Parts: sequence; C-alpha cells; structure tokens
Amino acid sequence: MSVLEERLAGVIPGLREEAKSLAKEHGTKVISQVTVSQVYGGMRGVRGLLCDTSSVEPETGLKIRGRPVKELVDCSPEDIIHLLLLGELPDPVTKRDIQADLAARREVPENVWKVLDALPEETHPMTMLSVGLLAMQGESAFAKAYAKGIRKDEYWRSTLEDALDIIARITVLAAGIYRKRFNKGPRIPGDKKLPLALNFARMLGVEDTSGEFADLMRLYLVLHSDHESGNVSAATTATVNSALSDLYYSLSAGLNGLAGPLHGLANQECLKWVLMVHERFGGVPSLEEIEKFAWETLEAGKVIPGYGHAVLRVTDPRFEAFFDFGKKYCMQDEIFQTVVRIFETVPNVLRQVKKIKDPWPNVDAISGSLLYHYGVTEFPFYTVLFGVSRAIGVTCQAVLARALGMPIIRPKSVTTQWLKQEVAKKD
Ligand code: HAX
Repeated sequence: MSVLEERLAGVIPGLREEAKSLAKEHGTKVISQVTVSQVYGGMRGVRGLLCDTSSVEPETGLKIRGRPVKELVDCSPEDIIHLLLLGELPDPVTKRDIQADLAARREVPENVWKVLDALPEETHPMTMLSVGLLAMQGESAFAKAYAKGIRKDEYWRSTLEDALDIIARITVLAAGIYRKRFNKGPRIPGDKKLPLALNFARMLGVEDTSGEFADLMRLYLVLHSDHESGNVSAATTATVNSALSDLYYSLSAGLNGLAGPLHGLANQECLKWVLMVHERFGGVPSLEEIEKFAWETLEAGKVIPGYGHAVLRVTDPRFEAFFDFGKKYCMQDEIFQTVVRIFETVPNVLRQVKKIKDPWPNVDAISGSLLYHYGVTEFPFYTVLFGVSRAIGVTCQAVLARALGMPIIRPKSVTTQWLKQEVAKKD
C-alpha cells in the first residue's frame, strides 16, 4: 500500500463523519441564492460545489489547502499532491516515497503511441493528449475494480491508483507528443531516479545547461495544478467522474474543455498577441504603442488574451509568481520585456471598458513568454503543459469526491417559459 493510500485511509473516516453530520444537522440551511442574471451568466458566484483541495477568492486568488500559492513557489509536484490530498506538505521521507511511487508508474503502453501515429500530422497537441489518455482507459484500476464488484466505500482506493498512474503517465505522454508533433527526434526515455518535474523537463529534450528550464517546469506544474472546482476543466472532470466513469474518461473530457480559448488555450493565444505587438512595433514597444494596439484589438471585437478572469478581481498571484521568476532570469529577453510593458499598460485600458469586471492579468498572460525564452516556441504545445499540471489537481479532487461518496452531479435546468413565469410572480 502506498504512503498516500495509507494516510488517506487514516483520515477518510473522519471526513465522512464530518460531511454526514453537516448534511444531517444543517441540511436545510441556505448558503447561496440564484438570480436570473446568474442563470444567463454562466452561474458565476453560485455556491453549489464542494472542493476542499483549493479555493479562489476574488481579492486573494488561489490558495491550496488554505495556503496562498505564492508561499508554495519552492514546492515540487510531489509536495503538492500530498498537500492537495491530505492538507499538509510531506516530510522529506514521505516526499521521497511519493517520488519513487510516481517514477515506478511512468509507463505508457505501446498501443498509445500507435494510436497517436495514426492521427493526421497537423493534429493539435491537445487533441493528441486527450486521445492518448483515452487510449489508456483500458488500464483503469477503477474500471477493473468496479467490473469485479467492489464495495462503494472502497471506490477511492482504485481512483487513487488511477490518479497516481495518470499524473505519472501524462508527463511521458506529453513529452512524447512534443517530440513527435514538432519533429524533435525520438522519444527520450525517463530516468526513474529523477523527480517528476525534472524528469519531464529531460524527456522534453529542451537544452538546459543552467537547470533553469527544469525549475520552470517544476514551478509550472505547481502553479497550474488546481484552481478550485468550478472552472471548466475541473468541473467537467468532476461531472464525468460523478457518473462513475473512471479518471481516464473524466480527465480526457476535462482536457477538451481546457483546450478552449477562453480557458487553457489562452496561453497560446496570449503569446501570439505578445509576438504580434513586438513584431508590429519592431521591438519592445512603448507604453503608448501598446495602448494603441490594445484599443485596436478591442475595437475589432476581440479579447485581449491573458487579461480578465471569471472569479479574480486582482492580479492573479500565479502571474506574480511567474513574474518573479522572469525578473530573476529573463529580464534581458525582449519578449519578456514586452510582457512587462503590456502589464504596465493593458489594465489601464481595460479599466475604461465598463463591462469588463477584471482588468488584471491572469496566469496565461505570462507563462508563454517564459517557455518561449527557453526555446519552447511551439505555442500549440503550451496548453498541453497546462493540462499535465491540471491533471494533478483534478485527479486529487476526484479521489476526495470518491472518498466522500459524492453522488452523480445533476443540477436542475429551467426553461425560458418557467423563468418568465417565476419573475412575473415576483413583480
Ligand atoms: N478583453 C476583451 N474583453 C474582455 C476581456 C478581455 N481580456 N475580459 C472580459 N472581456 C469582456 C467579455 O468578453 C464580456 O464581453 P461580452 O459581454 O460582450 O460577452 C465582458 O467583458 C464581461 O466579461 P467578464 O464578466 O469581465 O468576464 P467573464 O467572467 O465573462 O470571462 C474570461 C472571463 C477569462 C473568459 C475573460 O476575461 C476573457 O475572455 N479573457 C481573455 C481570455 C483569457 O485570458 N482566458 C484565460 C482565463 C484564465 C484561465 O481560465 N486560464 O485557463
């Protein structure tokens, strides 16, 4: 039994008891109301989901298990997995155990590569990631255990197996996709002695004599891992998982949502916009030039990628964490300098557009410029990196949902006719 399984087995009875008594003693208390605007507004602010791994408040941004993400910038993905599942960072011995456990799981079956080989050459890497994951579905420990007929209160154990297998395997899959899709040469075998992020950086094959790129990958995997459960990738994964579909099915669905330009694809779109600005003005533009370009983008009816957020009303702390990294290592880079200038200008522009609720940068406004600096210049791959990281958070969320025996997700929809009748009653 893995150290994570052993520790979770120790805490789950208490979690179940807590949930049971909350529902029993306070089951009828109202915690949120829904307005007509929220029905038409993507359910913003409707509190109806449970997520203990992390929270995102408008004025503070991401906290993982109550810890501001900026306090976690020196952590590894192994630390974060322990934190997400158990609420505390691991001691060094436990961390080594998690590292060894994940390393032992880094096998992608041969048939997966054959499936990817059969796709057209120009297939988007996010499609390859999602297809590759689905091609592994037959490996699901949960699906096998369910077919055998296990007890409901044991579902979490095989879900944990799937979660850890997927977190380990998706790094191999993503690195293989990078090498294949962008003609980087044969896949680079992993090294079982290395921690997850360093091994991932090595398998990508990016030249990295300074070790800075590997450190960026570690930070990248930490910062994108979790963002509570209402965002598209997390909510989709959770909804599909709630039907007792295993995590291969569920995460593949979540990744398809991450592939949208209003969500994970924004990092690809954002760097495109930054490069366009840089090219248009023949170098690092002045603040006035950026302001002009920003207005042109808005007047053309387009969004400025990397700015705004459905929940946040401050600069995304994940942006700040990447900003600190860039200030340390990339200040000489013109593209990074352009990102800094944009940050100094665009919020002032967006503040003048009344309908925009959040003029501040989100994580996607900067992540691409750092990847670009280290030679990962293939934008379509950026969302894949986001997906590798997001897999950590949403699979851990799924383990806890299974532990609590959460039911199938099934909110109620209403018709326009019903809405009209309801508002007439209130007049
Ligand atoms: N540029 C131009 N217009 C913007 C904008 C931006 N950066 N941000 C918001 N708006 C517009 C919206 O398109 C919307 O316009 P309409 O009413 O005409 O449709 C209006 O302002 C109100 O939007 P909002 O309430 O402020 O924001 P939403 O909650 O609806 O949307 C988004 C949040 C992140 C989707 C939005 O800010 C956006 O499109 N930003 C650019 C894309 C982006 O950076 N996405 C990544 C977000 C982080 C993430 O999830 N990463 O995975």
